[in-house]
This record gives sequence, C-alpha cells and structure tokens, in this order.
Amino acid sequence: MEQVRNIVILTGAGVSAESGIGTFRDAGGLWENHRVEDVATPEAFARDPDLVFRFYDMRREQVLEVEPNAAHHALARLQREWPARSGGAVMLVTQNVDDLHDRALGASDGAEVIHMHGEHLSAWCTACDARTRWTASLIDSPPCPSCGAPALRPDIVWFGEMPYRMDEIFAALEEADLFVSIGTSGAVYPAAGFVRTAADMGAHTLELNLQPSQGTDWFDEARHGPATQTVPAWVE
Ligand code: BV8
Repeated sequence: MEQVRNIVILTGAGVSAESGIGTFRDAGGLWENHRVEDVATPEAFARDPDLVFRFYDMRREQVLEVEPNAAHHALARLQREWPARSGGAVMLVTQNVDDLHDRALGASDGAEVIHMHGEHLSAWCTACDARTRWTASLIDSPPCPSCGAPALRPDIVWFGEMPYRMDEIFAALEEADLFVSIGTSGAVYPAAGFVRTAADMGAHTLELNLQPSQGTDWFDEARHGPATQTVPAWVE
C-alpha cells in the first residue's frame, strides 16, 4: 500500500455483524415482518411514528450493549497512523448508524467517522434543526434541548432523503488512489455507486466482504471472508 497516498473507505452493516448487530439483508431485511425500506422512510414516520420510534429504540438499545470488533479497531489504527506514515489522507465513510467506529477511534485529533446515513445516538429537531446527542427513546416526544419543542426525530437518513456530507465524500473520491468497500451488499445508492466514481478517477478499488456484493464486478480486487479477519490483514 506504500505507493498509495489518499484512501477512501466505505463500510456497511457487515463490519458490525461480528459485534452482534444484525445486518439488513442477511436476515432477509425484515423487522417485525416489515421491510426496512418500508419503515426507514419519512412516509412511514408520518403514517405511524410509534412504529418507527420502536424500530429505532430496539436498534439503539442493541448498539449500547455491543462493543467494537477487530475490524473497527484496525480501521481506527489506520486512521490514526496513515497520515504520518504516507503524507496522505484517509477518509472513513460509514453507512452504519451505530457508533462502533467512533468508539474504536476514541478521541483522535483530526480523525473522524463520516456517518452518511446519520446516527442512532443523535436526535434531530424538526422545529429548530438542532442535532443533539441522544441515547434514550424519542417515543414520548421529549422537548428539544435547544428550542423546547416536542419535535425530535431519529437523526437517520431515511430512503428518499439526502445522505449527509456528500460534497466532502465526492471531493475525497476524486482524490483517492485507493477505494476500499467493507461489509456492504452494494444495494443502496448513492453509496453503492462510490466504487464507480473512484474507479473513474483512477483509484484502485478493493472489496472486503463476506461474499461477493451486488457490485463486486466493478472492483479491481475482492477478498472474501469475515471482516475481523480480512480487515486487520489488509491494514497490516
Ligand atoms: C437518496 C438508515 C436522493 C436507515 C439507510 C426507488 C425509489 C426510491 C428511492 C430509490 C429507488 N431506487 C434507488 C433509490 C435510492 C435509494 C436506494 O438506494 N434504494 C435501494 C433500496 C434501491 N436511496 C435513497 O433513498 C438514499 N437517498 O437517494 O436520496 C435524493 C436526491 C436529492 C434530494 C433528496 C434525495 C438514502 C439511502 C439511505 C437509506 N438509509 N440507513 C437505518 O439504518 O435504519 S440504508 C441502510 O441500508 C443502512 O444504512 C445500510 O447501511 C444500507 C445498506 O445496507 P448494508 O450496510 O450494505 O447492509 P446489508 O445487510 O445490505 O449488507 C451487509 C453485507 O455485509 C452483505 O454483503 C454481507 O455479505 C456482508 N457481511 C455480513 N457479515 C459479514 C459481512 N462482511 C464481512 N464480515 C462479516 N462478518
């Protein structure tokens, strides 16, 4: 990896699977007989807010009970060491809404995790637009800490909503020498299209996944196996 300077990494639910957080599509993508695509939408929230609040309460509680795994720790090590080692940059973008990458990274100056699909541990006030760190249920419409309105929703990017920080992500993809996709099925856009952008810009592209993803043919290279084995081996 020495000739590489700028790296963009995209992770999905597969990187958290061995920590005990279920992926979306391995369990058939169902929750209480609802397709995730049918619950994680603004329309579902408007139609049945309590169903959506329960969906996120259940998953937030699960996140608070699990720990980062060897893949999260290896990526955090890369984030801390790569800039000094290479004079380049590493951007970690995750589709995951858990905080396992953040906990593995700890308080590392400069390094951060870009949560393009939002975060379980954040609440978004639809009255004043404030985001607040939040670990409790939202189902009883608690007042927004900033404006006091009972207008908090999960700070999660639902289907049909614009993912966060896309400008920064595309700017990094344009500069990337290496794009690595870890633990994602390549089912959801725009994330599933990042490999094409990186490749068009001349980056080498690598997939680390349990099995070939939907976009596996777009990658220069693929290594299949559990993330706790493939990711530390790649980072070393
Ligand atoms: C947007 C938050 C535009 C929710 C998520 C038709 C109609 C409407 C929309 C669309 C459409 N066609 C396309 C779209 C766009 C849509 C989309 O892509 N839909 C899909 C279903 C076709 N996308 C959107 O709506 C996005 N927004 O397009 O906005 C726009 C433009 C202008 C202005 C406004 C808007 C927003 C998408 C974000 C949705 N939110 N998450 C929540 O979490 O509750 S997406 C959700 O799926 C998760 O974030 C998750 O990350 C993501 C993808 O899933 P994966 O992470 O890949 O997980 P999955 O289970 O699928 O795969 C796991 C993989 O890991 C597997 O490959 C498995 O083999 C592997 N694995 C398992 N174990 C391991 C492992 N690998 C390694 N080790 C292991 N141990």
